[in-house]
Amino acid sequence: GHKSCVIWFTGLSGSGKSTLATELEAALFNMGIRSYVLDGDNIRHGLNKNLGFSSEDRKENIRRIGEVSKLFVDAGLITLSAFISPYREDRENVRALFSTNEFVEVYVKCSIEECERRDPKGLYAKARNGYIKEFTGITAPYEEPVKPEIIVETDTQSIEDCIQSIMNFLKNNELI
Ligand code: GGZ
Repeated sequence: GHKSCVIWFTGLSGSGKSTLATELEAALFNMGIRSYVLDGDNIRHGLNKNLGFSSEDRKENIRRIGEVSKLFVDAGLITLSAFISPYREDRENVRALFSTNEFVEVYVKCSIEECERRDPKGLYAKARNGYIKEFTGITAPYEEPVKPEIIVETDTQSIEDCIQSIMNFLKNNELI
């Protein structure tokens, strides 16, 4: 069995949030545990397609995702939410929707240099050239978590190591 909770991945674009969430979903599935990944691909094209990347829109984006995550947790799922969520206050507002053990913040730490080197979608290049305004880490802020439950460092740890440390946390806290 498992306890439903939200695992909230925060970090820069290209840090590996969605990759880790998807890998974790597969690892949980192999243990017979149902989970669901929320990320930009299934939220920003649907529910939040009227939102852009101003600080106000990001705030509203995260607020809605927090509420949706809460519904999924109420429905009994381990919910894996992977969003830059650059503002500490917005993340803390989401945390406040949950009881103490139900919100697990994972800081997906990766240097801006490494994210920019990866640049899987060419967005950093566009941000540098001025084609994308307010790009996180270049022309918009990213506020690091102060006391996240877990920190994984994707520029020095393998994906497997990152998944293992999240799994260990979930086991130690009797979530799985
Ligand atoms: C940051 C942007 C921007 C700007 C488009 N700033 O790496 P990706 O492409 O696939 O993921 C990023 C995604 C960020 O959406 P989030 O909903 O996670 O952001 S937030 O939590 O801040 O609301 C990136 C792409 O959208 N993208 N423009 N200006 N990322």
